This record gives sequence, C-alpha cells and structure tokens, in this order.
Amino acid sequence: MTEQERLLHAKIPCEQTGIEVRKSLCAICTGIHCGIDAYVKDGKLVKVEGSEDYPVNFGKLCVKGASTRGYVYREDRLKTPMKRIGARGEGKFQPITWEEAYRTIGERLNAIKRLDGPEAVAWVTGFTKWHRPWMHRLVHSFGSLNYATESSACYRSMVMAWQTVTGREYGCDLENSGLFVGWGCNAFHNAYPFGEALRQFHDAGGKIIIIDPRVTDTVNQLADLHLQLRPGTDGALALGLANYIICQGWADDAYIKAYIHGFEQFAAYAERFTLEETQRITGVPQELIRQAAEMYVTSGPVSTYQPASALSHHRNGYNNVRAVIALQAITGNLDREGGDLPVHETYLYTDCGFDMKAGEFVQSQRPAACKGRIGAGRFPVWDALADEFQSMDLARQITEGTPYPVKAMVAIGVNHRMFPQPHQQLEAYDKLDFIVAVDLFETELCRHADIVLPCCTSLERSELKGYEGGFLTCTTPVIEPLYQSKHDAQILCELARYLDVDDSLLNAGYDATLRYLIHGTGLTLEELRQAPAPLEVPNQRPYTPGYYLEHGFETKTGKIELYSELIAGMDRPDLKPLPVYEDGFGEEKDPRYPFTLATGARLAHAVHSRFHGVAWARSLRPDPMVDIHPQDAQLLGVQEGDWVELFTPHGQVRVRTHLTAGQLRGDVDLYHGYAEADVNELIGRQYLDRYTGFPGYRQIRCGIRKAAVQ
Ligand SMILES: Nc1nc2c(c(=O)[nH]1)N[C@H]1C(S)=C(S)[C@@H](COP(=O)(O)OP(=O)(O)OC[C@H]3O[C@@H](n4cnc5c(=O)[nH]c(N)nc54)[C@H](O)[C@@H]3O)O[C@H]1N2
Ligand SMILES: Nc1nc2c(c(=O)[nH]1)N[C@H]1C(S)=C(S)[C@@H](COP(=O)(O)OP(=O)(O)OC[C@H]3O[C@@H](n4cnc5c(=O)[nH]c(N)nc54)[C@H](O)[C@@H]3O)O[C@H]1N2
Ligand SMILES: [Mo]
Repeated sequence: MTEQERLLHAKIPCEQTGIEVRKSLCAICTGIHCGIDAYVKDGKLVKVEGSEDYPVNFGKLCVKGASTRGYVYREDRLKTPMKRIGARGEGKFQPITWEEAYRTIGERLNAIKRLDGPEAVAWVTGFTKWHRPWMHRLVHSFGSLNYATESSACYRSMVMAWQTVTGREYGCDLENSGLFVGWGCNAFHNAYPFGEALRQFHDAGGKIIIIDPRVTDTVNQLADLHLQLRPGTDGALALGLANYIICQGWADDAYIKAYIHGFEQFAAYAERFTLEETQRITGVPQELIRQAAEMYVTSGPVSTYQPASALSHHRNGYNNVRAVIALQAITGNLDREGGDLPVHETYLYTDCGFDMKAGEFVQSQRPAACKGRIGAGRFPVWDALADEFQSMDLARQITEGTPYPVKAMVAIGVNHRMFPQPHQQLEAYDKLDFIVAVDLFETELCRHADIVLPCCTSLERSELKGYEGGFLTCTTPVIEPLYQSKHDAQILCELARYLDVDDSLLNAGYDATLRYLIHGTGLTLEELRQAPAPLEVPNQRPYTPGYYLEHGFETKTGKIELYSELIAGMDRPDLKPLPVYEDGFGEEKDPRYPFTLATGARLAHAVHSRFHGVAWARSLRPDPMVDIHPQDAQLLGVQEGDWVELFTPHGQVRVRTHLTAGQLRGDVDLYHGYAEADVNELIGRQYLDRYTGFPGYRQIRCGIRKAAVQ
C-alpha cells in the first residue's frame, strides 16, 4: 500500500487525500441536535464524526448519527419533482421540473381556496421540526389555521398538562437538584446527550428514581430506585405518593397555602390511593412506594422528567401527567432552584435562554377571520391549548366532510404509519382531490400523492439552530443537495410565489427570513455562518427561579391549579378538573386478549421509520421483534426468535420473539414504524384520550399465538 492509499484508507483529512472536514449538524432525531464533523471528498460524504467543540455532544455520536452516510445516500432518495400518471398508490410517476411542479400546485390549491375556502387544504408535517416556522407562516398567509404536526401524538399532551396546572411547560433544573425522578425516562435510547447529563449528575452524587414498566439501560446504569409499574398507571402512582406524603405530614404546607389552588379537593380525592390500593393498581410493592416517598422529601430538591410520549400515549395520559405535576407542587418543587423551572421557548420548542422572533414570524400572518380548525370541538383541552389542528380527526373529516369538506393535503415529511389504522389513513387520503408530498425518500404516502417534491437532509442545507445555554448556530451545507432536491424552507418560500398569498417576507427568500428570525439576538447571519461552532448570543435573559411564585402563575387563578378552572369552565361533565385516575383501557378485560402491548419504546438505533431502510442500523435488529418475559414465552410454547402473531380486534402482525426478563409478566413491547409489521394496525382510530385526542399507543390489549409457519 502506498502512503497515499494508506491515508485514503484511514480517511485522513489532508492535501494528499483531498479529504476536508466540514461542520454540520445531525438533525435526524429529536430537538437536541448534535454537531457533526463531515469528512468530504470530491463533494461526497465519506465519513462522519461527532464535533468535539459542540455544546451538546462534545465529540460523541449515537448509532443513528454514526449511520448518517447510509441515511444520506439511502437508495430510495427522491431525485426529482414528479407528477402522478397512474392510479393513487400504483407508483407511476413522471419527472417534471420544479417550475411545473410549483405551477401545478399553485393552480390546484388556489382553485380550491377560491371554491371551498383556504381551510379545505390540510397542511400536515411529521416528526421533522426544522421547517415548521416557514410552513406555519405559509398556512396563515394562505388564510387558514389548518396546520398540523406530529404533535397530535407527541409531546403536546405533556405540555398541555403543564399548561393546565401552571400555565406553561416546565423542565428539570438538573444541575441544582438532589433527586431526579424520571417518569418513563430511558434517555440512553431516546436522547443520548440527556443520558450523559444524567450520568454526570449521578456521578456527582445526585440520586435517581426511574419509573418504567421495563428494566432499561437507564435503569441498569443509573437508578438508585426503580419503580416497575404497569403501563399507564403513573397517575395512580403519583396520587398514591402524594397521599402518603400528605398523610405523613411531609407536604410543603407553606408553599401549598401560598401558591396552590384546589389543594383540599386534591387531597380529599387522593385519599383513596392508599398504599394497598396503589400497589393493587400499579403493581409496585408498597415498600418501594414508601421508600420513593421518603427519598422525595429527604433527597430534594426534586426535578422530574415528563416524557414527550411514554406517559401521554395512554387514554388517561393527560391526567396522569397532571398527577405527576401535582406531586411536584405539593412538595414545593415548582419554580424553585433544583426543582422544575418554566420553559420559555426560544426557537423550535427549545428554551435557549434568549429571544428570537419565531413567534412573530408565524403569528403576524395569522388570518383575521376563517373557519375553525379541522376537528374543532372534538377534544376540548386540545382546542383550548394547541395552536394547530388535531390530526387524529383528519381522516374522519375527509371521509365525512363535516363540518366542512377537506379537499387537499400538503404533506411535508408525513408517514401515515404514525397514526392508528394506517391503511384507513391512506384510504381517506385517496378521497382527496389533490395531494402534495415532500420527502427525502420514496415513501408509501408519496405513491398516493399527485405531486412529489424531493427535499434534502441537514447536511445538504443551511439550518438555523438554537441551543440551551444561549447558543445559536447557522450551518453551511457540507455537500450540495443530492440530485435535484431542495431544502424544505426553500421549497416553502418558493411555493409562496405561486400561491394566492400576500407575503413579501417569504417572497424575499430564505436568507431574508433567517435575518428576520435572528434580528435582535446581537448576531448577524454572516457571523453565524462563518463560525465553526455555535456562538453564544450576547443578549441573553437568564431566568431567576421564583418569578412566577412571586408574580403569579399564568392560570385563571394565578396559582398552581390542582383543580383546573379551565376544565371546570368547559361544560363537559365527563372531563374532570382534578387529575383523576381512570383505567387507561376503559373496557372489560376480554380473555382472548390477555396481554398488554406497549408500542414504541425507542430503540437506540432507530428513529420511527427512518432507519428501517439503513442497512447498518437495520442489521442490529433485522426483523421486527416483540419483547416478552421468558415465562410468558414458555406458556405460549415459543422460544427466542420464533415467529408469533400478535392480534387484536383491529388487526394482526407477525413478528419474532425477543425473550427478556426486563419485561413484566403479561406485558409485551414492540417498536413501531415497520411496514411489514405495523403495530398501529392493531389499534382503533377512536382509541384516544378524550381530553387531548392522543392515541393509547402504549396500552393495547392483545393476544399472542405461535405462527403456524416459522
Ligand atoms: N405505535 C406508535 N405509534 C407512534 C408512536 C409510538 O410510540 N407508538 N410515536 C408517535 C410519535 S411520538 C411520533 S413523533 C410519530 C413520528 O412519526 P413520523 O413523523 O411518522 O416519523 P418518521 O417515520 O420519522 O416519518 C417522518 C417522515 O419525514 C421524512 N423526513 C425526514 N427528514 C425530513 C426532512 O428534513 N424534510 C422532510 N420534508 N421530510 C423528512 C421521513 O422520510 C419520513 O417519511 O409517531 C407516532 N406514532
Ligand atoms: N432512538 C430514538 N430516539 C428517539 C425517537 C426514536 O424513534 N428513536 N423518537 C423521538 C420522539 S419523536 C419522541 S416523542 C421521544 C420519546 O421519548 P419518551 O417519551 O421518553 O419515550 P420512550 O423512549 O418511548 O419511552 C421511555 C420509557 O418509558 C417507558 N414507558 C412506556 N410506557 C410507560 C408508562 O406508561 N409509564 C412509564 N412510567 N413509563 C413508560 C418505556 O418502557 C421506555 O423505557 O423520543 C425521541 N427520541
Ligand atoms: Mo415524538
């Protein structure tokens, strides 16, 4: 091997190899994005590593980030704009120019706007967050409120629970905590940087309680106490802990007197959650509940983790989260250093500690008069607290046409498999007159669209990103957009010119919108783009804990509302102002379906559907697998790796078994997003939390049998 071959083989960046290292970010998973060093040769990505100087990952990448090259160069990347020439779903398309695509979209959507009103177009996006300000603004400019995101099933229900109790979302002040209580927290799998922060907290002497139906990596590595409850029973556990703490005289009486509304009613309601009753419902032994209560009041201040989905993906999820927050309140841990502190969203759901103009960017174009959102009136708490439509009602409104018809959908990164009954979603979409799909990959939904537009990944675009601790960055593309793809925000700015909208800012183009967004931060776009790592924003506004205690909370009473005046005022007797605990199934047990199936606990190497098509990541778990306790497997007569069928009244999937003592007896767990074994076919479209419309993904009754063919 020559010296140059050796250097090339090792992918060493230098003049001899022609490999350059360029800075970007990995935007594949959640909001906490990691810095990437992209090794580029001749315009192609040859390798990625974590950026040492990034304030989030400090040189590390998870298995998904490490698979970036496979993700970017997935073979099913969309290459050009296309128009459909076959039947919906058939997959027959013809390449067209961007100009023809935009012109067609403009003509069709403008005609629908004229005839049926702007509300007849539903604008929907999936998990991807980065383009949302542009999309939301364009929907407003178009004259409608019919904008929806994956928040119909993610994160927003937890935020609404916080809004109900305190007026806004809160997050943990880990640095100053004594005890961290992780309700459904498996950070090593679903938010690696936070997992590392927890490890540091633990190494420095902080105590950790993890509340999870499974024994996870986070439990094994960090938990001082693990409460292994039955899925969907967190509300009962929180109420049981609250009752025990109140009965022992350990509640923070001065705090309660000064800041809490409805404590008497709450305490009276919680009385029924004795240790015996709490154990009966949750399955957690009384002794451990007692131990947790003691830790709660002796090891504080206590900060908590409310997951974006694990607690909310239940039909009683919203109230369960409210009960968890109530426990924090009666122990005096809200708006106090080391407890949970208010989140002041800066940009894309992140509290960065400075101001940006994202809110104004979206709201300044809000239409003065238009029809109510799709699904309005179905989920009262959602209606009151969310600024988007609840997409769980979209298929119904398309099919029934009430209260008004929906004629078209613009789907930006939408995977119909995130919804209950995916095949019914597609059937409903097929009834639309016009569908636009924007995606990276040739998805199933793309095959049902009239116009398909190819977008690009974060490495191919310039992206603005704010980080906790006062950081802002704007990346430069490290490779050119592949094929004819463009980035989503550019697509939205360009599309605005063909639509019947009056929006001079979007018309001015992407960079003009970026300048608007960062105006007032004290940094310029050029400074941000030239900097190799995120910059600290000069005009920060650090939060001083106790502001809301002193000035009043943003609720009707100005206090922390354990008894919600918002819900009391809704004239819906079936919705309870107190965080009451109801059984999440809400139905009698049917002996044909003896197991509780929880779907979607995150796999470290997968993000929803995206990595099922990336060979590297997929090789770690090639087939869909259900996690099951060995004794349950034995009773079913199955062994590790056998094929089984999981069935409910709604559908059936075929998967392999994975035997693990980390599961509770009677509970099984299966990841979502597989086309060949889609768990969401097992759940009904009306299996929803009646406050928020969130689906009960994590608590489904099912039967299991060994498959006839192995
Ligand atoms: N059973 C069950 N179902 C669930 C869940 C569960 O736990 N259990 N979780 C729910 C939750 S919390 C969520 S967030 C949803 C997530 O569900 P989805 O939003 O369906 O997530 P993905 O499968 O990642 O699909 C997103 C789509 O966006 C595309 N995409 C990726 N990057 C970009 C981009 O930059 N631009 C554009 N335009 N497109 C892009 C992808 O190719 C993909 O087609 O699933 C929900 N569904
Ligand atoms: N690797 C990876 N990371 C991801 C994602 C991904 O698909 N893959 N998705 C991202 C998205 S969109 C989201 S919303 C977040 C989700 O993040 P989270 O909401 O935190 O959800 P999970 O990681 O699914 O669940 C965390 C733990 O909660 C447990 N759990 C399940 N049901 C219950 C319950 O009823 N009570 C309690 N106490 N615990 C329960 C699970 O067993 C699991 O170990 O993750 C994000 N991060
Ligand atoms: Mo999510």
